[in-house]
Amino acid sequence: MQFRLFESAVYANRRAGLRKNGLTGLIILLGNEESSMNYKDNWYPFRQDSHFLYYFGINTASLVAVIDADTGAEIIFGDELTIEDIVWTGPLPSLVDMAHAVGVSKTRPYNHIETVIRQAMASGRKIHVTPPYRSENKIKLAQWLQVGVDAVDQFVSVPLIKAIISQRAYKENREVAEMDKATIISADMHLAAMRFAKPGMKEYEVMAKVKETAYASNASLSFHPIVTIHGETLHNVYSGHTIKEGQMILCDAGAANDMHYAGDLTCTFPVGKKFTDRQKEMYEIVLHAHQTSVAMLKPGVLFKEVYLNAAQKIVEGMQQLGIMKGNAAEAVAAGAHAMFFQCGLGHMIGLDVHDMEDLGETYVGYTDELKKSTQFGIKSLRLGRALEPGFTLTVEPGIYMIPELMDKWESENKFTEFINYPALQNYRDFSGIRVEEDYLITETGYRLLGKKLPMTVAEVEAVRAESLS
Ligand SMILES: [Mn+2]
Repeated sequence: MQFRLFESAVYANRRAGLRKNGLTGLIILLGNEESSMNYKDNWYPFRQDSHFLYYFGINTASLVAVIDADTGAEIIFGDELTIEDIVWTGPLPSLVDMAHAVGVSKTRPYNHIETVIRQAMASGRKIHVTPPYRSENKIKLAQWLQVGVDAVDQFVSVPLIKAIISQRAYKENREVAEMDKATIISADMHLAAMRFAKPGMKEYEVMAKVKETAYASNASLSFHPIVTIHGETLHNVYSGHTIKEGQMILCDAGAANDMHYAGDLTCTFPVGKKFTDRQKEMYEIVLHAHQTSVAMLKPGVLFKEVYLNAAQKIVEGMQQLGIMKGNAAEAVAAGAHAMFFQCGLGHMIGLDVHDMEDLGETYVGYTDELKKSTQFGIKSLRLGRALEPGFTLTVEPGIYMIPELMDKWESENKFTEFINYPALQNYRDFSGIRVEEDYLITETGYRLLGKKLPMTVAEVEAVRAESLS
């Protein structure tokens, strides 16, 4: 194989577990196609669908698998390489061999899937699919199901979504071991950035060091990294600024290891050897929010409560600096903390950096009883539900000074009982701070995934002092 697999029984057991969820009919799991960048044969790096990886493991394009929930029959549909393919690819394992390696004994040509689906529909059987997030798969489903592209959604199966989440949310020990590897590489990416950055460099030079560290470890990126002096821009994609003494770099990046498990870490460090006093005050607030939130992690605790703790600690810190006022708990309940903390506190992580987000946040991060809030700030919280052993998630509080948001809320006299707008004006150019780690929920509490990054002010400044001396 040109890719790594778990033992075949792992995949067979997962599929058997999926069938035990009371599903009837056919479960269709689509693999991904090669995806063209600017012309047909110039592809983005191939990324297999995560559910396909979880249940069928095979990391090659143009496959679709069917599980008959009633009989247990499993078929992988795909085409064997022709001699014309092999001229370009070299000899590769046959589909039959790859299927065997994941415990599947039956394969059929790719185009047979259409007949199988149509026959099942004609005899009134249920067809279960997950929400397609790639256009080519949506078009294929429309053709096989004989409906318009917009009508494919009616075949998206909530029972299948819930069944998949009921397995993938609870990481097996072998998965946790892969996540440790991915998170160690991720930590190395951040250490490399912290050791490499020097005043006068461009952001993209630091970004390049982050990427190099991942690729040199036989990993790729679990998402496009953020490496910026404008940490207040939550999804900053521009990296052409010159980094200067007195500024901070926010680096949010993670590796996907060779088994496709993701890490996702964030560090914020000074471009010079030390944080300024003002940066240090604010960093300590974020760190306190982080540490107190991590300490709450254990089975049974709502992650929404952990988020509210982080929000409360940020408000209390802002009150110490004279930027906020009034009752802290009331400020959080009203949503005033979202002036500084506009996003969530964390998310599930696994094969996907936002694990299973294609299935819908309402199913992954919430329950039938616990619905997602629509209030600005907490509405971006992707995970709210009670934690359980085996969950893996990120904790990532931050403070983001967004001048446009300051101006908007001040012009609307919004939350004037909680926010001291004149004091806030001094922080217009402050930028943003975030720290982020990945954790496993255990039977009794939590365990850090991977290895510890320098995170206290003293630890971060020590790395920077060493790097710049
Ligand atoms: Mn994250």
